[in-house]
Amino acid sequence: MSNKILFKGGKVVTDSGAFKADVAVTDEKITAVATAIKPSPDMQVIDCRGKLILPGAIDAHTHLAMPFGGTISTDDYETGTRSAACGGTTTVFDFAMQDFDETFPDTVKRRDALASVQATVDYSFHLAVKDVKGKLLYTMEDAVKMGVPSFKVFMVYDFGVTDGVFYEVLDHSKRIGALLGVHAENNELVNYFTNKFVSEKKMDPWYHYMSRPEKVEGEADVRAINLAKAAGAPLYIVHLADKQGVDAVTAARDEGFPIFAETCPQYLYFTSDVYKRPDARNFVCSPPMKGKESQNAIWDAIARGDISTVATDHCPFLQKEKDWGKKDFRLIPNGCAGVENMYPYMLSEANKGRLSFSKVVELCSTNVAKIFGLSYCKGAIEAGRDADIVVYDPKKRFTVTNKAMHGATDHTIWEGAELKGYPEQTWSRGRLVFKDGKFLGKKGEGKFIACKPIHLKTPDLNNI
Ligand code: DUC
Ligand code: ZN
Ligand code: ZN
Repeated sequence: MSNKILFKGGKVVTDSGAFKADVAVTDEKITAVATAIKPSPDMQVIDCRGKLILPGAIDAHTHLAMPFGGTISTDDYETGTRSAACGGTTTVFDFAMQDFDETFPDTVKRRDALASVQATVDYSFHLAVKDVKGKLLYTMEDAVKMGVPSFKVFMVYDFGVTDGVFYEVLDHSKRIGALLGVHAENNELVNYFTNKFVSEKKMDPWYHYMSRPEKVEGEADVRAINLAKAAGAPLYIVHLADKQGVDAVTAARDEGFPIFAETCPQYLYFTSDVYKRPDARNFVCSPPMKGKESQNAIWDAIARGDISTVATDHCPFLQKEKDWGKKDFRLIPNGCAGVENMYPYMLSEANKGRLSFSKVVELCSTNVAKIFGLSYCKGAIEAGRDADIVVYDPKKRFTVTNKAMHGATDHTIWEGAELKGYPEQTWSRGRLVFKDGKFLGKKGEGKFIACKPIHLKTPDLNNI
């Protein structure tokens, strides 16, 4: 027998507006969105009066159980997706890191062996490129056929790529229906500043920021965009955090190039001042939070439509691991938890009037689905899409504490943040996975979502 649910009396939010409507679900799918749907006797009715009905967020950027910084990020596919569900996120993209000499399909299989038994909500992958020597480059198309058409290169870290490899992968991506993302920071400058500060015995966490300031990211953003233009390929800049980069993205989009940028809630809420706090090490991530001018530029770019998505870069580490670098910023594992905080924070900003609820849906769900080839099943409250639904209470007040979070981490940079409104229920393909602060899902119930090939030719996402 099929499972029928009716979300009744709420206000549905899409990327273009909000309207009163009921939402009918049968099993895993939304079957109708209309005013005054009459409940049939076999329907479970969810009273949504006074509530917003939103598509589940799709977090385009997480690092789950990732070996990094001398350890492994704290959340695995189970605890990371549990935390996601409890913040209204119903799909996560994880970065599957290629090993040297490994084909891309093998990377996907290696990570999916873990994710498929652990995930509590749906997931997909981006492939982080380390090695495209010889035939490995050509295994990218095999990954596209498996439903993983997005790749990412790093311009920093010991596994970062040269500009030549970056160009080669861009050039190849556009031929095979793939989209390349980039972590843009100038590696040479990071090394130069790091060595300089270490030789001057300036090693507290403030110098993490000082070794990767605005110009370090800005130069790499500009170079990455130039390489994409030269290759005639689309580009997705992950975790954009600086004004120079925002300006370069805006200019390229104005010229008609398919350049897309993602930012993260931590860059919208915190500035580099956090690196002066006694707990500064907990905020160490790369790129670091920047100054107020960059933060304002990011918010302005969101309003103009030049930043297309918001994602978390969720990459948590335990307090004892963060503590390794109290006196030497080089030893702090880079990354922070955020997967449970993104949608609540962005929606709270909407509720406080900084942007519209529709804009949040666009940034955190609809555009992510459009860019990464998931619009056929995710990213909107619409008949035919998966029943990934958040019932949001705009009246609830919520103060973030780590105790109330559902991941495996023992601290949060969001501790004490005061939110206006909070998700009350999260449904993942018609299953209730979160209600009134409690996780109700199960390990293994999330499934891999295959993405369609990606062919982005202009900055305009309206026709996808
Ligand atoms: N930056 C982080 O802060 N963590 C994970 C990877 C990255 O690039
Ligand atoms: Zn990164
Ligand atoms: Zn990242």
